[in-house]
Amino acid sequence: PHPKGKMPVATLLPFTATPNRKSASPTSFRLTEKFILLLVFSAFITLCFGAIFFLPDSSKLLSGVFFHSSAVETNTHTGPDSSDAGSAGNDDRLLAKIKKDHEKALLEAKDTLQKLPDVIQNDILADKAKVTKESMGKGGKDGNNLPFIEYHRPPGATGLEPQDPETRERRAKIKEMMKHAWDSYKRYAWGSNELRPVSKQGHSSNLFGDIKGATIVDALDTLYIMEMFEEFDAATDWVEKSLDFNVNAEVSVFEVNIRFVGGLLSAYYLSGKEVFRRKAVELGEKLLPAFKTPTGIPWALLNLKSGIGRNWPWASGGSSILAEYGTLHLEFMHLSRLSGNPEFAQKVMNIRKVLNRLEKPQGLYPNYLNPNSGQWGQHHVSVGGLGDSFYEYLLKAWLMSDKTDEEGKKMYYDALQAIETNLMRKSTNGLTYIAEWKGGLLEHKMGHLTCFAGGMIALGADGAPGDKTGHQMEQAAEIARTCHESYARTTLKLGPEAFRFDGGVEAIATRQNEKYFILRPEVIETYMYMWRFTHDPKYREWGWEAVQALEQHCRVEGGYSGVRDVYASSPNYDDVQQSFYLAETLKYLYLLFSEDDHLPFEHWVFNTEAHPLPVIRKDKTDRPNEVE
Ligand code: DMJ
Repeated sequence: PHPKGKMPVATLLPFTATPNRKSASPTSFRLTEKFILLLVFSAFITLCFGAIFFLPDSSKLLSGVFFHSSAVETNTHTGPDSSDAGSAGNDDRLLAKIKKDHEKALLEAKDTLQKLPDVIQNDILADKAKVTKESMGKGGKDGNNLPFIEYHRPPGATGLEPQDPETRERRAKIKEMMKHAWDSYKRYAWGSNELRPVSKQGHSSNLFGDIKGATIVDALDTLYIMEMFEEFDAATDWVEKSLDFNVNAEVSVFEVNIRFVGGLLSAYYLSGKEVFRRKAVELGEKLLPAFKTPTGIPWALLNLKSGIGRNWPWASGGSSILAEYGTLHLEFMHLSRLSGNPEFAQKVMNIRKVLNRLEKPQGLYPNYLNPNSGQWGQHHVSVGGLGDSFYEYLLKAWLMSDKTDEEGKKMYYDALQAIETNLMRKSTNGLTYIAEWKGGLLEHKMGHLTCFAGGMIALGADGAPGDKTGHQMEQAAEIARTCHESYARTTLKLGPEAFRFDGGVEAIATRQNEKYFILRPEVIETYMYMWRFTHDPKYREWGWEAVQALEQHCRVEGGYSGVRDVYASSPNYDDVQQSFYLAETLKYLYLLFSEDDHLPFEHWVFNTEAHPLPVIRKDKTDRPNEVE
């Protein structure tokens, strides 16, 4: 044991060694010296480590070493003001800044609370619009070069169950019909344009060239509004993976527009799925070469690959057809809004310009117009085939523009006046009908297609000039009654393709080639509009009569088929389940038995294939699909 005072200095200062030692090398230390040295060294290391842990903000230092990415993130969020917050001076400055920001936020909140709710909402909308615009300005386009659009679902995409039990049951029945039509198509004809329900195979009409899947695209929105989401998803998946427009074949510009472009647009607006917007714009772009004519009046037929167009060989002197070139407006206006490309809108506005420059016989629009000369072809006027949806789109262009398209409005009401004067007649027994006009002579025949006019006139009655609203509602109701008669006077209780008011008959087909029924929607469409505007129960009853007839005579094991003669005692099937049966007939039936707030007219207009498109609000021009 050593007394404390005798402890050699060398133990504390080993490297200053005793004077008589020859070598200062540590190897020459004694064991105790080595032990003490080790103790001192480890105490030193412990101290250093302690310092790292207990120094202020040491966690940041460590995180910088061990958790590199989170440290970087922290720095990004705190920003330059806090990055040097280690010193006391910086702490003060930081505190002062936080206080200042806090006071500023309080003042802003106070200001906001003093504003009216409307003003607050407008401010929010303006801010959002600014962000959207900025992102577009920065080239905010998606992978397919489409502008960024914030999606808002318009009201009434789906609807509540009807209150009344009978209506509820009937609506459920129509959904079951849709399921049968869809399942059969899926089972026997998946990917083809249409189904042959008797022979249980696919059917392809040459209207769509080599484009496939017309039934899938036409049915999308019906599946959605009936809440058949599993089926809707399967259809979406097919569109994503298999819908192909790169075909070297001629298509009908009109048919492809109303069924494919219209179907895709509606599916987009209902579901918000980008794939539909992308596909609609892609197809719209492929249709643009059809407008390469001296007048800009498009060709009826177009080869999608070569971009070469032509007209139907049977159309008067190479003319384009009113109902075809006049039924692009609604879809093309939406294409411009969804793509940011004004060309679509310009093309259809030019059609109006050409029409407005032309002299109209008795104020009527002939069905044929030559796209090279810009002159009318044969003077044949019809509110049915070849003319029909041109009139429909004038009215709906005005409604879809939030009633700002005054030109469309005027053209519609002027045309309707000319139709009333020159084409609308009453039969001996009081049935109102719309005849056809051939060079000034009337043909007293009304097509099944013309029956849509009841719904159109009812839809436009409210905006009719003068005090004609009541008058137009009466006209609409009379047309609905006549078209119902055309069904009631057959054996199968389904309407013929055309019916006549001459030779002693009224509302009856007299020619064999006009006796067929191909699952067309127009009569049911008119019932739906009349029900919405009048709530007269007879329209639902008439609709239900049609459901029963469809079930009895058109339903087969493999789907639904058209019939060749509605006056025959039993059906002779045509073996085609038309895609518009799912797009239109079943949709209008379903809506006839739904509440009015399901796809309400103040927010939606239906294209001519019953694809709902939202009203474009005049006060929200930056937000294409926002309607509320
Ligand atoms: C549909 O394709 C459309 O309704 C078009 O406007 C007319 N023809 C069929 C239905 O009959």
